[in-house]
Amino acid sequence: MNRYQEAKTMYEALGVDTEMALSALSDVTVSVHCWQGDDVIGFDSRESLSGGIQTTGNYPGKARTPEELMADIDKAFSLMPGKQKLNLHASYAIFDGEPVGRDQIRPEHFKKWVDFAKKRGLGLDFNPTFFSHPMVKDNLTLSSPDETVRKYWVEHGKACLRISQYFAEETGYPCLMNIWIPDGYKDIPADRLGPRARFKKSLDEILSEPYDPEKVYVTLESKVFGIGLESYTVGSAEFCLSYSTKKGITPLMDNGHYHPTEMVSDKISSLLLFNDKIALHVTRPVRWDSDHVVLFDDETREIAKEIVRNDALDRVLIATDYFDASINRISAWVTGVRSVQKALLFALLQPACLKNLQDDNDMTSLMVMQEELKTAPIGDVWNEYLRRQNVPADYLTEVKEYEKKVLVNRK
Ligand code: RNT
Ligand code: ZN
Repeated sequence: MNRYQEAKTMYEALGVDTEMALSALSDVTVSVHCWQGDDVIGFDSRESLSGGIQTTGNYPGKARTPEELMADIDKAFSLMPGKQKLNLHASYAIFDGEPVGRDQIRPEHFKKWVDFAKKRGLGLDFNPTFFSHPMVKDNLTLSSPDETVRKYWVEHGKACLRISQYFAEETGYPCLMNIWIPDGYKDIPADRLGPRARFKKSLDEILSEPYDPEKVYVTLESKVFGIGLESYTVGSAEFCLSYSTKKGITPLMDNGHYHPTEMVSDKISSLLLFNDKIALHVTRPVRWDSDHVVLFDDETREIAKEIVRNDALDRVLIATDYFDASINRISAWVTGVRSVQKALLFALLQPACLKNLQDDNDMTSLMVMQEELKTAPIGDVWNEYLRRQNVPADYLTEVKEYEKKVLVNRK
């Protein structure tokens, strides 16, 4: 008997059908962020990264052009099992002629991305880019008291809605458009309400742009702090959740955006009770919102368990969001996405009876079973998944070869 067959039998004894798990996993789409490939720089302004987020490290080989980034995405995606979407930021606009401001961007500036996606049968997600730009004034965009600044960014939001609609129409897949602003203050503000009131007004103005909510899912991502913006964040959790609920858009939780002992895994069930859909940015915050590569760790598994056992694989829109510049960026992409998928597989391999143990208050058995499941032969099921998906278990060798052949030549 091969290892998968043995694992299958062992899981069967626990009441788990590995075939069902594998087939469910192959249906899950992970939206993969393009910005791991170039340390969140983009092509439209080449400004250094701002907005309270930071990449650290200087590993050679980051993509410098659209062609390089596309080649790297191809390489990374070829090493990922399952289904992907590509998640773009507005700063990745490709200007063939005259560059235009972010308030003026149009679908044509993303045509090459659309061609790229269509050729590969990929859906596209999108993000307005409210950072790394000279029109960010005093760390504020949509909440700025300067009307010229605020209006500029409102126009950017509207332009992005039109581009998102274009993505959905061209690719045939809905486009998730996520709004995140870095706005905040380093030190204690005198007015916490004013900026939030302006943010609210700006969002209302952006959403007044016509779009088809069946094709474009607008999400709003909250945050607790950023570097240089430690004391006050305009788009706090309370603001974003309240706004989303009131306006019928979708809340997005990034698991780096809460206090370190607060867990997104515990928040998913509550949001599922009050929203048709919710969205996630899966990341790995190490002591702060550090955006390390996602691993197969406790919280990633717990998040996956909450999605799977609440039967919400079709209601939770899963995206990755991290950026490590200290290691091979292709490997970073693949490791993170595979970790999310492996965590989902772990969750799919949990027996349904665990809930009953909780309801019967048999917490003793529940603890023992949950511990035993951690060392059940998930690795053999995972390897079988990779085999069926035609991707190598050993991606490191390929990544190293690509590094030698391609990445090191980028000086
Ligand atoms: C920042 C947010 C946001 C960004 C991307 C680049 O803290 O997580 O999602 O990481 O938009
Ligand atoms: Zn995020």
